[in-house]
Amino acid sequence: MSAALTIRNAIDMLQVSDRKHLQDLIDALKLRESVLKTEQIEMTTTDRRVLFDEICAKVDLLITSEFINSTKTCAGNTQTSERQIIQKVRDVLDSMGLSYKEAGSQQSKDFRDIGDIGLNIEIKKTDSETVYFNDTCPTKDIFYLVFVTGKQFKRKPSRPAMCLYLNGLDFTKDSPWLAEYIAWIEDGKNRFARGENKKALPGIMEVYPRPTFKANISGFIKDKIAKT
Ligand SMILES: [Ca+2]
Repeated sequence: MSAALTIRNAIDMLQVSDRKHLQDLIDALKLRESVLKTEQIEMTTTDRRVLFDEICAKVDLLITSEFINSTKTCAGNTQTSERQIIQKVRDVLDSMGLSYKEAGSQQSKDFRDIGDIGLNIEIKKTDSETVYFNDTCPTKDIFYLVFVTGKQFKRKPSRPAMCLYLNGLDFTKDSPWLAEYIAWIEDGKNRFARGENKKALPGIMEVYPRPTFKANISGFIKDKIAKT
């Protein structure tokens, strides 16, 4: 018997006096369902954070400063050095016996659904203090491993190689204007780059606005140096 039919029969069996309370009962059930859902979301958020922390501890243990520095980009081999790092992180996940899905190199999450709990990790690498997110604005659903190569400076203390462990919100939380910027870019796409408006534009030229999200991580680097 289908669930709907079972419920139908159960309602039919209720006394007429009970039926007056049916709406209350349904409201109570709905409330219970939404409470359970919220609890579920909070639980998975905590689980993901705990697993991410475990992965970070392993990365700290298994990925050395020498290795991070060896990925310093020369002659624009950005892709190659990031691939080397991704391979190292893959080794770490494998050593922990974790399941995961991998995305194509142009997608925003290098490792998805880690440990079957929807943990997503994106690998970033920089030789400077800027991290590029390109088209993807960081969100709380993406955790970041940011590998920063070391650098000597003439006039300030040198920067050691390090890996920063961050959630998407760590990047965006102090920039509430991002929502307005995203809406503005979307409006630009609608006006010039897609749909009926695009079709109506004369000439052979085409355009596509790119948001090019990036972050200055010097504060995170400073914090990490202070903690070690
Ligand atoms: Ca990446």
